[in-house]
Amino acid sequence: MTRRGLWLAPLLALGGCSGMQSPLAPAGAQAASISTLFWLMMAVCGFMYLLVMGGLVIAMLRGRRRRAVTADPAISPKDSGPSRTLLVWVALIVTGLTTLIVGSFLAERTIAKARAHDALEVRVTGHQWWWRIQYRDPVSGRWIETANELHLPLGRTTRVTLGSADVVHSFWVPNVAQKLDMIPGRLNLLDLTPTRAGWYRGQCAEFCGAQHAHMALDVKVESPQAFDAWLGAQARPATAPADPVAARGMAIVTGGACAMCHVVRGTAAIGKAGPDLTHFGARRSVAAGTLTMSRGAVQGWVAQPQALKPGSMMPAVPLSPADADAVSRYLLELK
Ligand code: HEC
Ligand SMILES: [Cu+2]
Repeated sequence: MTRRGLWLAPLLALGGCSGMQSPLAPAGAQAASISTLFWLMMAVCGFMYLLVMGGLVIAMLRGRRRRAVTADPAISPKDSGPSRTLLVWVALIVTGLTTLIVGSFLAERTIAKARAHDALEVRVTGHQWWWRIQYRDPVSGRWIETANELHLPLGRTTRVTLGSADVVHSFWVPNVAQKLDMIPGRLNLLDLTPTRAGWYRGQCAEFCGAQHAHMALDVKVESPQAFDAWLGAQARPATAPADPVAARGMAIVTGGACAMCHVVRGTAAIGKAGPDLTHFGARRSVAAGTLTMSRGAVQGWVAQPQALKPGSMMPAVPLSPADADAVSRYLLELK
């Protein structure tokens, strides 16, 4: 960036404050409290900053004028003791700090009060570098597993239990709620009460290794009816494809190396090291937000995971081009 281009930096930074991954465009009760607190802090600190800078400019101008008048250092301005100005300053600082303390206390209380008793139960486990997601089925009490895409019913509180399978990660969906660490050997609770439907983007917010930046989470807030339909579909096992090429893909995925690491419910694939693929084709992206879902992306990922996400825990499994094609067809049919 050129020197002149640097002036654009604050504008670009502000541009980052809107959209699907922004704490200042709240779409959840918790994020709304936090953004109110942010603006309160901004107002108090901004006001104080302007006052201090204004005082500094006045002092500089006065000093220069005075130096011009009294070149003789022996003649100095009279010391008049603690002035009224000083008292006003002290009062301002105390008021400002008190406002900040009360504001953050209230924000914290509001977030804690949002806790609901009939919360939907969800577990999210951080892995290098993807998210295991499990929903408690309200009917059977069983856990329904999926990965990398979190759906939330609008207007209802979801209580997420956060854990980690390896290193410290941090769960953060800025539009909906505050961030919270995912710590190995420990479970943390986070409530999400979304208030606006739409797609949002979460991101691991604690450096967790080489592919930390490629550990994103698609989040969809939808009406309770749409959510129930989605969860119902997730609970079902995969259906076998009718298409013969996709059927060959199924044989490769569920009978070969893939099955050691991936689950496709309803088939022989029961490995737990990687993301559940039962309804993979219905997801929006591939490999925790790394690629947008498409035939090409899936085929590319299966052929060269190490080129697209170097260091990823998925090794390249050698497949002929025809087999790779069959596999990607099958995976996309897993709706
Ligand atoms: C050694 C274990 C292992 C093997 C073998 C393996 N995978 Fe994976 N797979 C993973 C892991 C771990 C991830 C998550 C990688 C990441 O996003 O960082 C993954 C991710 C994926 C994803 C993306 C899932 C999502 O939610 O976006 C697909 C699709 C996939 N694997 C398909 C396959 C196929 C097909 C095979 C066989 C040709 C295979 N995998 C073999 C471990 C494995
Ligand atoms: Cu992480």
